[in-house]
Amino acid sequence: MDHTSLLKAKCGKSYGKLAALKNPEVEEFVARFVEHCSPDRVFVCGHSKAEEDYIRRRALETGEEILLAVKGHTAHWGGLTDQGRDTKATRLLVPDGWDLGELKTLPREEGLSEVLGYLKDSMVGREMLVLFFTLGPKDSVFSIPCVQITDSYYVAHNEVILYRPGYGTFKKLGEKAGFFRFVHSVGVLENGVSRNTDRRRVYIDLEDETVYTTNTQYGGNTIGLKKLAMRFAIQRAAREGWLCEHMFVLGVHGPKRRVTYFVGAYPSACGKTSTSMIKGETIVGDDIAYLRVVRGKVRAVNVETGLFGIIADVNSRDDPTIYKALTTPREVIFSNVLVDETNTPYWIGKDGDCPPKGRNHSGEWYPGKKDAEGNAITPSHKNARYTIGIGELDNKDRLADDPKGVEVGGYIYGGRDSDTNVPVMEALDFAHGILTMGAAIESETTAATLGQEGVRTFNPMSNIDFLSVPIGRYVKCNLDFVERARRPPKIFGTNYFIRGRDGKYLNGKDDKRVWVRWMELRVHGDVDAIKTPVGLIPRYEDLERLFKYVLGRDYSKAEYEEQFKIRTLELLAKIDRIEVIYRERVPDAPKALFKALDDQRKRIEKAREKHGDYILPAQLA
Ligand code: SPV
Ligand code: MN
Repeated sequence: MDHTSLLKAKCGKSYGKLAALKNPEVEEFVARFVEHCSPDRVFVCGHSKAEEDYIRRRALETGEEILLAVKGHTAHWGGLTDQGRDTKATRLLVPDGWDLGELKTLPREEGLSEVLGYLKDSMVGREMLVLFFTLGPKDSVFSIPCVQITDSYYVAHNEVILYRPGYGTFKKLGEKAGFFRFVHSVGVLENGVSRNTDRRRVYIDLEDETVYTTNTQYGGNTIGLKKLAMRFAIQRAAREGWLCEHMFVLGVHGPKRRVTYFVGAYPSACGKTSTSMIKGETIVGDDIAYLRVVRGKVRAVNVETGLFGIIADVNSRDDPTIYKALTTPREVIFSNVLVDETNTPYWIGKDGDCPPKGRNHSGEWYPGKKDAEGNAITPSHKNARYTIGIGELDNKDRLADDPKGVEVGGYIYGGRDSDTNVPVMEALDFAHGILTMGAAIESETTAATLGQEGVRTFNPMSNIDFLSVPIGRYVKCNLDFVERARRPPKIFGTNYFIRGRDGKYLNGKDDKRVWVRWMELRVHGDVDAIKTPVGLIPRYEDLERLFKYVLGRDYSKAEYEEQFKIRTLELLAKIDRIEVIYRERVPDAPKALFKALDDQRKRIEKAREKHGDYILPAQLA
């Protein structure tokens, strides 16, 4: 059958939606995968309310989601072994002759033949959904059109919440829509979950800007527009001189109603969403940002329009805004939580007690339940998630959907570091920040990826899992990005995870509310700072005032000294580790990086000779 006849036969009434786009490339793409995956029928979504409601309804009818007690709330479970991004099964497919250094690649032809083999006839008996979105706001220099094909109503439902509808954009652009493509099939299901997770694959074809993913349901592996699209955006950005970053975008409210925007890169599960949701400030986005220099200014947009956030430890005290949103009627998908017999979700760290039994990602759950290896199964998975539109939150920033983006005053780099960096500091200049903070992020691994937790790993700009250009080139792109900017943003490093000698965290959970206000004042030159060998740190008197003003509490000198002492031995050890990594693993590392590390080492050694191993701020003031 020719492609048009095939599409007409399978799409039925919805074929008109495809034809109206007048884009042969889209038709060709859809037809190829209709032929290959053999769905019973195809639903082309024009993203009207009725069409999106059809996806919501089918997610319930097929059992991919269940209704919960609160109106608008639904729950979904993936299998026990399908609860995080599978970094092992995720590969960049590269043509002959491409060298991406240590990034996980596979020869393109080999990868295609393997994954297309798994996708062959994968949708027999099912409906294929064809969805249109844009990454970034519509009608903006930032936006990128995307087509998602999936046989999962749950994946489609997530995307409807998380991304801006793009059908109108495709219609407007016609043949000019240079779009990213995503093909996903859950594969064979058993009790509603992907059965053949040993054949789970997430293959990213860099040449065709097409992702193929199968035998998995977890959002980070299946929601094409989230982490998978980042690979293509990073490639385009490196070519065109802009950036795609694993960053939140936050409006910080300073004196006299001033709003200063920050972008922040933290590895997964290191406080990124909670920083973007900080009390008293306003959120633009929590996970992925595009940055461009427009007329001399660095501007950023949220690529998404919703949150796929970690739910563990969300409670009414620490995260009041999100807690309220998650416990009141509105559209929310809960993934991999415990649901009790009253159809109420429970997650680790929620207010109140854990129900005595319920259903979770392991099936029927009861306290003490163990997996095949004898490990306890927690009531909700540590990486359980909620999906919610930012429009549902009380703290959405007023410029969150502005097609021009927001002007960036500062970058923040954070990690999970128990013994080295102070809670907040400012880089000596832009290059110093990129090279000694962003490019030097190390973090202890978390439940957001499959595998062992708590291992210190190198994660430049928190973006290593999503890179598609060699690391050295990526670092260089970050350095060069501001060449056309009149005033580069200030760069800050934060560390919420520093511990004292007794092993206790030195930061209170709310302290980051003070750190962001201090950074806001620094962007405008409203407070002075103390110069240390590694960056500029706050003065006690400024923090004392901010703690009182923002948190209404006293902040002692002893607390300050414990948090902000300069730990020269740990800092020197970190430089050694980072230098070795770049020498051994990053053949294209920029020379400026080694120079920045070396200069920093010399500054630390000099200070150490004069003041000792641990230096109090007052000794440097
Ligand atoms: C992360 O792990 O960084 C996330 C969730 O934001 S995922 O969709 O899995 O990437
Ligand atoms: Mn993320």
